Amino acid sequence: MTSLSSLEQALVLETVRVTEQAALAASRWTGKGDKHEVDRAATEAMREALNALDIEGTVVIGEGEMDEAPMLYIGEKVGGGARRFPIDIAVDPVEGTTVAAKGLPNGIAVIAIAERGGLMHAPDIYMDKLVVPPPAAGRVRLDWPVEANLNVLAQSLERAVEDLVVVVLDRERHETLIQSVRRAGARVKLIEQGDVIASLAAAVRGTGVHAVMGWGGAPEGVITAAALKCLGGEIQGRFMPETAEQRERLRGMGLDEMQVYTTADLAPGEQLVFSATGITDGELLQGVRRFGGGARTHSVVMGHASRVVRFIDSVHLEEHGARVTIRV
Ligand code: VTB
Repeated sequence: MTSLSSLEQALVLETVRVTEQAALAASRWTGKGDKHEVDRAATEAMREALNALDIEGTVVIGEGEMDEAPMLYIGEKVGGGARRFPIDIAVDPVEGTTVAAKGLPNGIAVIAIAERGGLMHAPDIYMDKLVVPPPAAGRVRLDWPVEANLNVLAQSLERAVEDLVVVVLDRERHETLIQSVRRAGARVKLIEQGDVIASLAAAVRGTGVHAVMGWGGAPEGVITAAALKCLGGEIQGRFMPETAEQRERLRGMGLDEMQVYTTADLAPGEQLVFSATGITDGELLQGVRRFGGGARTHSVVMGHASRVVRFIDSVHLEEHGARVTIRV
């Protein structure tokens, strides 16, 4: 039996509370067309929930640099109580602010925590990513042609390439990639935002998606790596700096734009915990459902030490004495 880290034992269910509170706050703004309000509400709620935890937390991936973001900025200290657990935290209070504001699928609140140094402090630069489920882990290469990776993925999943679905962010920069996937015989699922939840869906069977490819945020790549390290899937990523300033920033952080970073490079921690709560409905998580006097949330939380993945369905009775009949 894998010994459960004390950090995970103490915090795994508390981590769900953090993403649940962020999702509940965000859900008051879903479908109202204001992505800034969605993000503000979720960020405030996530920060308040983090400050109630018995942690000495440092935000290593957050809402931006200190001069850009009022809360959950990179370097912000969060936590309370006896501050028993010194941890690094990667947060995205709303992954997919636009989709959440529009009421489109797959908006989530997400967080990853680790012991100090357990998450790469990736700068907000694009990362060319390849994400595959456990059967294909260790068998693909980011630098191989798309067709080669799809053939390996198909063999690993014991299905034809024609039965594979690859998730790609719907961006002009992906035109060539999209054509290559289709030419190889696989199908493309275009998404407007959200390659973290897409990566989780690719790593879990039954969601109808099998891989994620293309350029997304490097910070999101680190959060994804924390989840995939728990799930046994794999992410490979290469930084794609677009300006001299970004190249200099990478060099200054000791990061190499030529290197392909692996799951373990992006999330080297052993005491990793990952939690995501649905804000809007998606393939893996239901969104927040509100009813008179309360709301219902759906989350996935996982720990690297315990290798336990929990799907948690929570009913939040928001008014004491609410006359709510809970439905199964
Ligand atoms: C990426 C992706 C994220 O935003 O960062 C994307 O990793 C931004 O891409 O999941 P663009 O600059 O092309 O819009 C998300 O989709 C949502 O944060």
